[in-house]
Amino acid sequence: MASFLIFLVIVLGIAAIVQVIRVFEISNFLQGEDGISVSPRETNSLRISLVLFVAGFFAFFIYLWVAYKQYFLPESASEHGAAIDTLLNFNFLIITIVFVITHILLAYFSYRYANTVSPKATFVTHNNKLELIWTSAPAVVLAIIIIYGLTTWNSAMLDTPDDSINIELYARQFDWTARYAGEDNVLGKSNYLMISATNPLGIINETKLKERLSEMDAEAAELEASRAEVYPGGKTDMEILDKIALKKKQKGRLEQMYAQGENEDYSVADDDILTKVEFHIPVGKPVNFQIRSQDVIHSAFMPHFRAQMNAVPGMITNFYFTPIITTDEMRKKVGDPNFNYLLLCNKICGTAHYNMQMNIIVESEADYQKWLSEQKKFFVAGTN
Ligand SMILES: [Cu+2]
Repeated sequence: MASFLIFLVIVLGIAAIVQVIRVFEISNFLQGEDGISVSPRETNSLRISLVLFVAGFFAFFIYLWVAYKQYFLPESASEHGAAIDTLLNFNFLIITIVFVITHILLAYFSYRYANTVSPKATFVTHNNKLELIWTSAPAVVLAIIIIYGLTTWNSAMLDTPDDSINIELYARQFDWTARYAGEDNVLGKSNYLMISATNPLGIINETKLKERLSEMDAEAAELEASRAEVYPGGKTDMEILDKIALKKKQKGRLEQMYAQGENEDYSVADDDILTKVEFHIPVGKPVNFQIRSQDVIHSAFMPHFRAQMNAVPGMITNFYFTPIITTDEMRKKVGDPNFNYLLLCNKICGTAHYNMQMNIIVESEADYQKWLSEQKKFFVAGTN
């Protein structure tokens, strides 16, 4: 309500100013003045107001910087975080320098070259030296930013260490699931055709695969039965027939995959562990996140660790980092006993996008192992 009133006041204020200007113009017209020529006094007050405006603009910029500092990125808690922060600050510095210089020039030129008596512009058609400067200076600065940025990105992204812990982050509308690879540190394979009510990530293991194949038969049979219900008297329903055909085709593909992978060891999936709500990682050890999505593009964003990677349906993306500050240490640092590191979705992926959040607990290796040993393996959890 308050914001609506403010909005109303602003709109009415603008309308009032427009009306006053019109009255002023009409009265000028009636007095025989054209209202276009500007007196030296008016010029002077205009150029002073412009300088004041730019000064106010700078003051506002500094105010925003101070007032909203708390919403900047939180303290970094990963090994590569400091490098990312330096890169970001370097970019901010360049942007700020250019911003300040251009606005000072804007105010200066407006003030210095304000309309005095009969001004005449200098007619310059070409200036090699000037053109060289304004082309090469930004080019050099941009090249520095790009090369510096690429080097930082490469050193953070390339060469995932072999001893990384493999964890999958699985996104779907609207939640995350973290999957641990278990003792073998190998994540079981997955396929979207395997996705069912009891296997939301579509993980493949021997039993689950056979189960899914017969499930698909049952689903096709169910569709077949619904045909008779919807259209008694043997009429055909193209839509349902299409669904049945698709189901059979999918089953064929799954069977083919099974046949091709006969020598494949599907048992690596047997010890996989799934968690929701929160997941744990040990401090000082590289963690390699393999990121998947079930439906639309999501984005795995872990701001404290300076990590962000898109979750794209149909492919696996990855991001690895080494956490360096445990959750307990960070709680003391920020003076908040309820503080938690977060995994967020950073793509507006639908109506309940805000729901896509998980807590990340960084703890000692021993605590991590203890927590992990308490988690149930997905395929022996009873229901699966
Ligand atoms: Cu999302």
